[in-house]
Amino acid sequence: MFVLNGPNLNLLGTREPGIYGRETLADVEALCRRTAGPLGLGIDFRQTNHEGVLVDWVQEATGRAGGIVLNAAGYTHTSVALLDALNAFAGPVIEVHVSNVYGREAFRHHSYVSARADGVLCGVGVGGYALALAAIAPLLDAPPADRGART
Ligand code: CA2
Repeated sequence: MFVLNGPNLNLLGTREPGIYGRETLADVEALCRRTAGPLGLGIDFRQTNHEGVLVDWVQEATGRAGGIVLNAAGYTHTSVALLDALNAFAGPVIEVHVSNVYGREAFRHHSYVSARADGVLCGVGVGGYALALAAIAPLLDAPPADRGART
């Protein structure tokens, strides 16, 4: 399982605690590892400030990762290139945002990632990463047509 993080998320916990909380990206990685173990998932947790690197990692996921949990940060709202890369990946994708992007500036209300994501979590803090892992686990063996809402 790839857990990919975009630009400025390396600053989590160091600034803007009112928006992003006090937990660092290292705390998020530890949370993901704690959550992934009981779900039987192996975690490859990464962060980059560079759009092309994020695109490279999404491409690398084919053959290396069953699914992707993705917080593309600012590139969420701008990157057609990232959407193109996600569209070439066959496995499940869950989009995560720490903050409630819909309660913030209008430019954060649109997400290119959402056009491809199987699910989206936002506004529940870093706990959204744990929820994303729980959500993606049952999708790993499901064909795309069977990944819709389940009862
Ligand atoms: O809420 C999220 O997780 C975001 O993906 C965070 C991005 C923002 O551009 C998205 O709209 C929503 C920002 C990355 C974090 O940036 C920080 C900047 C300063 C201090 C801490 C984090």
